[in-house]
Amino acid sequence: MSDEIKKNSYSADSIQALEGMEHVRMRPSMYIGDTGVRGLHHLVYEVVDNSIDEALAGHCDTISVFINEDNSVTVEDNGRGIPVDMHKKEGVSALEVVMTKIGAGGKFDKDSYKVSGGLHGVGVSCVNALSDNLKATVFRDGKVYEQEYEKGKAMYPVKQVGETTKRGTMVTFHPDKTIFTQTIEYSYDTLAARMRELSFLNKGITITLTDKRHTKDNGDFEGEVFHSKEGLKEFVRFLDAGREPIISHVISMEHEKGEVPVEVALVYNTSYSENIFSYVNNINTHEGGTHLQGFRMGLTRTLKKYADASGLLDKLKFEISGDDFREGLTAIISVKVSEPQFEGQTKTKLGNREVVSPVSQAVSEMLENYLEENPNDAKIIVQKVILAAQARHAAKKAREMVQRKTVLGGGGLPGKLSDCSEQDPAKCEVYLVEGDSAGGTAKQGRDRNFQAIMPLRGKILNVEKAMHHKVFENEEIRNIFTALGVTIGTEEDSKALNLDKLRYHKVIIMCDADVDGSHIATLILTFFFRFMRELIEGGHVYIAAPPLYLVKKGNKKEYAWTDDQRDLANERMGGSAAIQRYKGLGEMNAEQLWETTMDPAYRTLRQVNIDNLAEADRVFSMLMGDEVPPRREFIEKNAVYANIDA
Ligand code: 0RA
Repeated sequence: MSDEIKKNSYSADSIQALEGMEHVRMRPSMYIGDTGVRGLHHLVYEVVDNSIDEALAGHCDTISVFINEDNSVTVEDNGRGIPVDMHKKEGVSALEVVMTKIGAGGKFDKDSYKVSGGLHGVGVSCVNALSDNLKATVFRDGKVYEQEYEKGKAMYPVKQVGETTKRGTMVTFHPDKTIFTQTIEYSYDTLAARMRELSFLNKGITITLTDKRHTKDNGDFEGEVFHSKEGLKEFVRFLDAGREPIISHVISMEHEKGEVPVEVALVYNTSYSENIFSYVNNINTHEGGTHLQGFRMGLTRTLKKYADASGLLDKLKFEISGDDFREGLTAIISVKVSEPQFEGQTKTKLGNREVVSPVSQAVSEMLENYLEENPNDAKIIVQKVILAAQARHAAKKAREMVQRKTVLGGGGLPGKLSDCSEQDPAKCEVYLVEGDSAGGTAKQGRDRNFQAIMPLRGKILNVEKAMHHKVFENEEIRNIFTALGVTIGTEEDSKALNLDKLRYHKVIIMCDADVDGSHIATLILTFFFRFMRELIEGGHVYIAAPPLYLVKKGNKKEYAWTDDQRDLANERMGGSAAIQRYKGLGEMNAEQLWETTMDPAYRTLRQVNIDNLAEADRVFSMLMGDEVPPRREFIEKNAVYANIDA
C-alpha cells in the first residue's frame, strides 16, 4: 500500500473504498459513460440527483447550481444535510462514507425512497473520484461541517468549521483534467436544458443555475431560475410552443398511489410527427420500453373504442393502425420505478414488465374522462386519426417505392451522386452540398478515393410541415435515402432505421456560411432528426465549416473563420492585406475548397449530437414552424465542435 493511501485511511473498510475509487479512475467510462463532454456534464447530474432525491423525500425545495469561474461546479440544497456522525460499521463519518465509498449513496438511510439518480446510479463518490478537488459542506444541527478530497481521497477527517442557522448540503467539485482530457469547460446551455427538464419532471422544486463565468450588462451573473408549478403539463406546453394545438387543453394525470407512480401529459397539434418522451426516475429513456408500451396500449385502446362507438370510422375502408393515433401527438410519460432494469444498446430502455399495466390503465382512465368531458375535442382527435390513416395509406405506397428503388434497384444510385471508389463504408464520406455549382467545385476538389459528392437542389422539403407521404414522394429526399443506402423498417412498432447498409460513415452537410446556407443546413438536419435520427445518434452527421475570409498579401495567404482570425492574419502580414469575404461556397475554386473545408488534415467538422432529445425536438419545431428563426445561432449551439480528424 502506498504511503499516500495509508495516510488517508481510517479503517480496513475505507481501504476497500479507496480501491473502488481507484477503479473508477482507471475505468471512468464504466461509471459515467465516457470522459468527453457528455461524461463531464454527467458529473453535475449525479450530484444534482442526490439533492433531487432529498427533495422527493420531502425534505428540500431549492437546489442551486453554480458554474464557477474555474469550471468547478457547486450544487447546494436546503435539505437535511448529509449526516456527519460516526458511521458505526465504517468507523468514519457518514459523510465520508457517502463521498468515498462506491455505491454507498444514501443507502444507510433505509427509509429513503431513492427514485432519481443517474443513469449509472453511481452516486456522488464517483464524482469525487473523478475530481481533482471536491469540498463537501454540511449545514446541520446549527453547525457547519466540512471535508475536502483530492481525486477521491479525504484530505482530513470531517471537521466543524462554524455555526449556522441554515440546513443543507453543498458540494463543490472540480473535474480532473487528467481524466477529462478533451475539455473541462461546462456548457451553460447543456446544463440549463437538463435543469429545466428536471424542474418539469419534479414540480414544485426550484432549481437555479448561475454561470459565474459570465456577467450580464447590469453586472449580474448569467443565470436562470427553473420552477414548474404544473409539471408535465407545462413541459408539454413548453415543447409545443412552436406548434399549434388542435384541442383546448393539455390532457394530463398523475397516479401517485400505486406501486409505480405514473405521470402523463399529452396534446394533439397540427403537425404530422409523433413526439413522445419517456422518463424513468428522471432519466430520458430514448429507447422506450415497458412504460412506453403501456402508454401506447392505453392510448390506442381508449381512442379506438371511442372512435368505433362514434361511428366516424364507418366510411373508412381499411384498418386504423396504432401509428395513426399518434400523429401530431406530443406526450410525456414519467414513471418512478424503485428497481429499474435498463436494457437496449444505450441502456435507455425500461425492461420491468410490471410497469406496463399500471401505465396503460392510468392512460386509459385519463383519456376516457377527457373524451367524455370534452366531446368536441374528442371529435377533433378522431378526425385527425382518420386523416392520419388515409395519409399513411398513401405514404406506404410512396415509401415502398423508395424501398424498392433502394434495395432492389441494382445500379440505382441517384444520377447526381458522384460516388467514391473506396468500398469500406467506415472509410467513406459523402458531402451533401448546397447547389449544383458548389457541387461541381466540390467534385473537382475532393479526394475521389473516399469522398462522394451529392449536390442538393436549393431548399429541400421542410419535413416539419409536410405529410409523410409527401416526404417519401419527394425526389430530393428519395435521393438521399438511396445515396446513403438506408431503409426504414415497415413493421408497426419497429420503424427503426436500418443502418446496416449505410454507405458512408460520415455524412457531411456543406452549405454557404450565410443565412440561406444555415437555413438549408437546418432543413437537412430537420429531415435527419425526424426520419433518420439513428444516423445522428450514431455520430454520423457532421457540418462542414467553410471559411469566411481569405486574407492575402503578396504570396502569403491565410483563411479565417472568424473576424478575430481575420484581423490576426492581417496583422501577421503587417497590415493592409487584401481581404476577400466569401459570400458562398461558389466563390471558392476547387483547390481552395479542398484546402479549407474538405481536406481531413485541415478542415474542421462539427459533429451533430443530440444530448437532450426533448430540447432538440422543441428547437426543430420552433425553427421550422412559422416564426422567423435564428437559425445560424441554432446551428452554432447544437453542433459541438469536434476535431475528429486530429
Ligand atoms: C441520507 C440521510 C440523510 C440525508 C441524506 C441522505 C442526504 C443526502 C444528500 C445528498 C445531497 N443532499 C443531501 N441531503 C440529504 C439524513 C437522515 C436524517 O437526518 O435523519
